[in-house]
This record gives sequence, C-alpha cells and structure tokens, in this order.
Amino acid sequence: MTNQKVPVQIRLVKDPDGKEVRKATVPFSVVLEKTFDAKELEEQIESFQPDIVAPSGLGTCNAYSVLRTAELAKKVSPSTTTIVGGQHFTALAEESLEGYPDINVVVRGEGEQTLVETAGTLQSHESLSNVRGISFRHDGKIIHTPNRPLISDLDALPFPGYHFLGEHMKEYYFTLMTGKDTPFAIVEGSRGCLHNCSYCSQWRFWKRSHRMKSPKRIVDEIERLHTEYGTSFFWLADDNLTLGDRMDNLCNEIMRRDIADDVTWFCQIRCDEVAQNKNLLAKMRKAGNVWILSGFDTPHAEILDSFRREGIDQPTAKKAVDLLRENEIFSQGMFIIGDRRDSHESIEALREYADFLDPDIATFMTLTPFPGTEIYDNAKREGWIEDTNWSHYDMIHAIMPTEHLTRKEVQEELYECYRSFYGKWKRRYQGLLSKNEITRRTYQYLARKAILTGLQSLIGV
Ligand code: B12
Ligand code: SF4
Repeated sequence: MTNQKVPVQIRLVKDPDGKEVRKATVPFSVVLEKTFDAKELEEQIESFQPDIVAPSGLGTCNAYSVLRTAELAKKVSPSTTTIVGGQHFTALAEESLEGYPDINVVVRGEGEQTLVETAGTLQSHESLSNVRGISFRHDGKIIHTPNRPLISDLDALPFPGYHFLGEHMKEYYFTLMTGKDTPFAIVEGSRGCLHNCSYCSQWRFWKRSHRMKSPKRIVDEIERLHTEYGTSFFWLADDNLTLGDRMDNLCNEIMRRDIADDVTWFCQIRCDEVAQNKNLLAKMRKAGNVWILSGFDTPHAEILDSFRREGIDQPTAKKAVDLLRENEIFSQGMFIIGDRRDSHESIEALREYADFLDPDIATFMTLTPFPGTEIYDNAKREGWIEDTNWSHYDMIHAIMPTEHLTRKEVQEELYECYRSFYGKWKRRYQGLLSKNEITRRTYQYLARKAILTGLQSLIGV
C-alpha cells in the first residue's frame, strides 16, 4: 500500500536576486535555501575592500552563486581580482572567461598551491603566465598556463583552517544524520578514484589518480576537531574510501586513541568493496562507522555497462545491503534514473529493485550531465540538454529527456520513486521501530516531514 503524503514538494524560494523561483525538494536532498544574501555580501565587500575575492563552490549547482559573488565584488570594488575554481570552472575555464567578464582568473584543478602562488604573483605585480594551472585574459586573448602537477603527499598539506570559524564550528550539524546536538565536520581522507564511471566528474578532475592521506593524519584531524571543537560526527569526504588494509589501519588508528568511544563517522564506499570485505565491517562498526552510502544506480545491466560500473550488479548490491544490516551499519543506497534508454517500465523496474534491495534509506537521482563528465560531452554533442540553468544541476531536477520520456516525465518519475519507496507502511513501521538508532531517527524525521507536508497542503501554504 502506498501513502502519497511523502515529502516531495515544489516550493517557492527566493533566488539571489530576491526573485521567487520554484525549487523541488525530495527527502534527503540537500537544499540550501539561505546560501546567499546579496545585500549583506555587498556591504561586507564594500567595507573590507579585498584585493582578491575567491568564492568556493561545491559543484556545478553552485556556479550561479559563485558568478553572482564575482559580479558583486567587481561592482563594489572594481580593482578586486576575482578568482574562481573547483570542478565546474576547471571543466569550463574557456567558456567561463569568455562569458563572464567579472571573472579574472580560473584556477584549474587542485587549488591550494595554485591559489597561494596566484595571490603572491598578483601582490608582486609579476606576470600570471608563470603560474601553472590557471586561465586568465591577457590582451584580449584567453591564456591557459600548463597544468600543475598534483600534490604528491597530501599529509604535507597544513590542517584546514578551522580556527577561522572558531566557535562557529560548534554550530555545524546534520539534522538527519545525528540530530541538532551533535557537532559535525567533514574530513578529507583522500582525493580521486581509480574507477572511471561515465557520469562522474571526480576521476577526470583528479586525473584518475587516488592519493591518500595516512591513517595517522586522518585521525589527527579527527582528534583535533573533537578536542578543540567537540565535533563528534564526521563525514569522510572521500568519493570511494576503499577497503582492505588501508581501512584496517584507519580503524586501528581510531581505536587506539582516547577519542574512540566518542566519535562516529559516515563514508561512501562502492558496494562491490563492501561485499568483498565482509570481515572488515564489524571492525569498522567498532571504530565508529555508523553509515555507508553506496551507489546501486540501476538494475539494468546494459545501463550499468554504459555507466562503466564494472563489478556492480544485483547480487553484489544485495549482498552489500545485507552485510551492512548484519553489522548494524546504516545503509544508504543511491539510484539513478534518466538514462537515454529509460522508460516508464524500466523505471518501474528500478523502483522494484530498490524495494528488493531494501537499503535503510534510498536516494533517487536524475542522471545529470555535469561539465567535465563524459555524459556531458555526449549530451552536449547530441543536443539532449534542455535545461542550462546551472543551479538545477543538483541531481534532483531533470535536465534531459530520454528516448522514451520527456524531461517532465523523468521529473515525475523521480517523485514517484520517493513515493513508492517511502510510502510503504511496512517500511515506515519497521523504520520507526528499528533497533538501529539511526534508522529510527531517520524514519521519525521522515514522519515529521510528512505530517508537516500534509498540514501545509491542508492550509494551502
Ligand atoms: C561533503 C560533500 C557534500 C556536503 C557539503 C558540505 C559543505 N558545505 O562543505 C553536502 C552533503 C552538503 C553535499 C551536498 C551536495 N553535493 Co556534494 N559532495 C561532498 C564531497 C563528498 C566532498 C566535498 C569536499 O569537501 N571535498 C574536498 C575538497 C578539498 O575538494 P574540492 O571541493 O574539489 O576542492 C578542491 C579543488 O576543487 C579546488 N577548488 C574548489 N573550489 C575552489 C574555489 C577556488 C576559488 C579555488 C582557487 C579552488 C577551488 O581546490 C580544492 C583543494 O584542492 C564531494 C566529493 C568530493 N570528494 O569532493 C561531493 C560533491 C561535490 N557533491 C556533489 C553533489 C552533486 C552534491 C549535491 C547536488 C547532491 C544532492 N542532490 O543533494 C548537493 C549540493 C548542495 C548544494 N546546494 O551546494 C558532486 C558535485 C558534482 C559536480 N560536478 O557538480 C560531488 C563532486 C560528488 C560526486 N562524486 O559527484 N555535498
Ligand atoms: S562514481 Fe565513484 S567509483 Fe565511479 S569514478 Fe566516480 S568516485 Fe569513482
């Protein structure tokens, strides 16, 4: 039986210009509503008069905020140098400099050394052409300096500057994962990935390499955050943390420190790695790992093949979910709809597959052509991209139609995936009564949201 009151909603939110825009939300998506206050930012830039403004942006969906920041900086303080970076601008360095006169420099690839060197070069009024890994305009032309080699030893990087946030560190939490009383932080354990999935921007960005910090360094960062700011829940930012000896050593390192009983952590690991490393899971749980996110994508072998997800298939995915449950590690499964071959029927089969795998929670995403991916190159060449508003590139908005479905139908199918998975009473009751604390909290959260959605629709807000 399906209950339609699952919190899938379209809401109106204000965009950075104060204009109302439609925003879709689905459970567990991250929608940052108050990310940008143009007025406040303008006042800050005006009073600070910075030499450089270098906004950060997580991915393509933040490109608009980054561009607005650059535009504001130039308007208020024309002599400021604006520098952008990250995956999106690295992939589109040429187009961005061509299209947005408010950008002065694009830092391509790894940012730390390049940004420091660019700042030093600007300060000493030397030529930017000597800085590796940047793109900029000069004499009406766009110059791309040679790529900068990747940093060989990530342990050599200084610790992230948490002290700049100071007491605000305690204000970061992740409602769904731990509730509001548990300070939360992200720790980066490695960069890159040796796989090459066709929809992923990470492996190309990091030149298909995988560089790891040592377990000691990772736990030093965790320990410092815990001791200095009371942070006790950690998101390991690695795209694919990988198991085997490295994980074994990381667990040993956590367990031999005094913080072992006080910290818990989340990570992303491919399901084939989970399935192959059965014996490590109990140890990971003991070392504080409470939540693993894995991509199951789709039940359809030909689509998995075209995504180049070698090693991932239905039995492996099922084994991974079962093993996680046996070890009381909360499982989050990611599913993707919107491949060219997808139809109503194939997506219905995906819903049945999600039901069969039965992870503790499922996130359904639309196949999104992030610049820098093969999917983007193909889609652009073939003219499949119908929505070019970067802020919609959040895997929740459908950007492309399929051979059988319009873009609107793909969007509707996404909502139906959530309704179908979370609308099942059996799953809801099991979730609410689960002996796993995270599962219980997640389903309580969902229940509260559903009640709220129901009330909102009753009173028409
Ligand atoms: C943690 C995380 C989150 C957290 C972010 C919390 C926070 N505010 O920091 C949360 C859960 C909120 C999140 C949400 C989302 N995320 Co996320 N997230 C990550 C993750 C795992 C780690 C990010 C990180 O800290 N990396 C470590 C830093 C050091 O690396 P970096 O960001 O690449 O930065 C380096 C360079 O790129 C460069 N650089 C970056 N920016 C800049 C700026 C300047 C000026 C300069 C000079 C250099 C520079 O220098 C840095 C150091 O070398 C990444 C994957 C990954 N491993 O990076 C995905 C990732 C960034 N997320 C992604 C996505 C899609 C999303 C969501 C849309 C998912 C969703 N539907 O909910 C939302 C978007 C939220 C939003 N509106 O912003 C994608 C982005 C794909 C793309 N190309 O656009 C990624 C890459 C995951 C993936 N494998 O596809 N995410
Ligand atoms: S999707 Fe995951 S496994 Fe595939 S290339 Fe990207 S980071 Fe690696």
